[in-house]
Amino acid sequence: MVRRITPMNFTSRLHDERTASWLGIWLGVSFTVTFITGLISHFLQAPPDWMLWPSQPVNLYRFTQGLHVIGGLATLPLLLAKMWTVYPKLWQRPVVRSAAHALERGFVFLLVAGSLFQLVTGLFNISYWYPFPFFFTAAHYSTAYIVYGALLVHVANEWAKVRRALDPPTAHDASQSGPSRRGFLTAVAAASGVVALTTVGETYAPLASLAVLAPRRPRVGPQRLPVNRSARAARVILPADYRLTVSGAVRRPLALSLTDLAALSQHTSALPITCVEGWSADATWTGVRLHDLLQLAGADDDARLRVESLQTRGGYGTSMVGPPHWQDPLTLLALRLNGETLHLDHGYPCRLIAPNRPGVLQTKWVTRVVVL
Ligand SMILES: Nc1nc2c(c(=O)[nH]1)N[C@H]1C(S)=C(S)[C@@H](COP(=O)(O)O)O[C@H]1N2
Ligand SMILES: [Mo]
Repeated sequence: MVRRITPMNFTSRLHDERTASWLGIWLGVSFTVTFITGLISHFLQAPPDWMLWPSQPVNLYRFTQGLHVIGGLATLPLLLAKMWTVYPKLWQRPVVRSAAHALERGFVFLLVAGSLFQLVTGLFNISYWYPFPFFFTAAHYSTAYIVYGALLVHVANEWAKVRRALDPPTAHDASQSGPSRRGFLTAVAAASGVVALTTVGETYAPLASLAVLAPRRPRVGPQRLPVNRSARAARVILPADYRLTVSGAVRRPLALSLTDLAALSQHTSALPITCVEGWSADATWTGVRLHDLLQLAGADDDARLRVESLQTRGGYGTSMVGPPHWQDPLTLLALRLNGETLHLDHGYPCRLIAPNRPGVLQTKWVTRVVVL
């Protein structure tokens, strides 16, 4: 005899509406946080003109990006638990009851497939592993809209169930079988907590020793700072007659040797490198204020700058700097890091370091500042 499986075969309360709703509420919160912080991160990689991102507070981007990456990782146990809770619905027959029902299930499919895609590609990205044939940034960004859109539709469809889940349990809930719902939800939350605790140390140094699952540690690297792309990987060619030039829309173009730079007034800033991949690290930088250099060259106050590197291979060789950042007294063309001459892999002879910016915009091996 062939017995048909139906959702009725799954009597455990861990597969019921209440459990699914609670996990759904948590996922709704974590998807909202990762969506918003992801948009911030995406636009900051190449800031459009309308985006007025300040240079203060210094650690704002560090915080939003930490939330995005660590929050995204901690979402994985929630998502797996939610999928397990609702998987009996795969045996629901008929598969679709009406056009509206087909549409509803279509959105659920998009939501599940899209969420898994986001979590898996995000995980690969922070592990610096790109086995997929598409460009991570574009794919992760566009899928975010699909997932969040499908999530909003799903929440609207399931709203009544969520409301019921917030009411005190009924006699019917209590009569169901299986392990306790509270125990299960606590275990899922604990799994999320463990993921967060074992990764957050890549951006929050006091917990660095717990960061066993994190791909980077804040103090591991030359001069106690991690390196994403080394000078060799970027094929940096250092000319014997190195000059830092300030050119473009300036009254007095500059061409400064390292000796000239060292003779200018030196300042020290404590600023983090905050990589989009989720790690960040505090460091102490010493060098010339970008603002001083531009005053020396005679640039307009509303000028935008393009900072260019000596590297000859790969992306991220230039970055744009708007007035809030180049006028901030903390912003330096750094010559020294943590008390030593800048290591070649950290951008020797000179690198940009500015507050509240993604690491990718902290251009290393700077040779040209073009005022636009
Ligand atoms: N010229 C250049 N600058 C660069 C990069 C690069 O590839 N080329 N990588 C950026 C990225 S993604 C980060 S996170 C920081 C890392 O700085 P660090 O290697 O000194 O820690 O440098 C940034 N500056
Ligand atoms: Mo980065």
